Amino acid sequence: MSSMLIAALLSYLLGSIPNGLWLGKAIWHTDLREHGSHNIGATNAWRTLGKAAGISIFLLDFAKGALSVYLGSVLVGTPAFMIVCGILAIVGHSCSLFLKFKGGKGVATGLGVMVMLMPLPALLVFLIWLILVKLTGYVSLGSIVAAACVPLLAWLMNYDLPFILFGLLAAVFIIVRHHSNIGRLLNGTESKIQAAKR
Ligand code: NKO
Repeated sequence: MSSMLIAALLSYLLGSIPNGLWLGKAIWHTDLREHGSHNIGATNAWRTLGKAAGISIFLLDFAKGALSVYLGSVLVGTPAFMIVCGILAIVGHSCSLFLKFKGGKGVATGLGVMVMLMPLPALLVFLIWLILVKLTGYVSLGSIVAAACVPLLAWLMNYDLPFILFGLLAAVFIIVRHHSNIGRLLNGTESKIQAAKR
């Protein structure tokens, strides 16, 4: 098999690993899909299972994004293919092989991908996310605005076209994955973030 195919398959497979669901079940005996926002991401883990769950699931979801881009760089080595691996990790997270092609919203995995592809914009979107979540209490709003800033920052910071296109694609994908959050934000029923006491 060509190294491109291996890197692509591994990235999708890595992205597919549903850390939130599996860890939630194994350690906290809880199926995140039956609680809170029903999402398997770090935010719903924080909300449902507490801070330790939220942070560890964030780190694991982040790591699979970063690791996929790293695999792309080691096995193939071109920036374009590193971007392909990153996209496949995000798609794997949201359309998981293990969850009948369902899954999360791609935020933590997307940040892991970004750290490897564009470290400075990654730091900036993380700060934008943090400020918005602190100010409004809505994680989804922070994620949506932060995602929208990715292509803008890539363009402003003179990244090549494939990076700007990656940003556009990732932003649209993440925003679409937040469609139910957008509905709740608009009708005032989105819940503000609070960690479960454990
Ligand atoms: O349960 O629907 P919910 O309220 O949980 O969750 C909404 C939330 C889903 O996402 C997550 C992951 C949270 C990770 C938080 C730290 C990362 C912040 C960085 C944002 C940058 C995103 C842009 C990456 C694009 C490639 O939204």
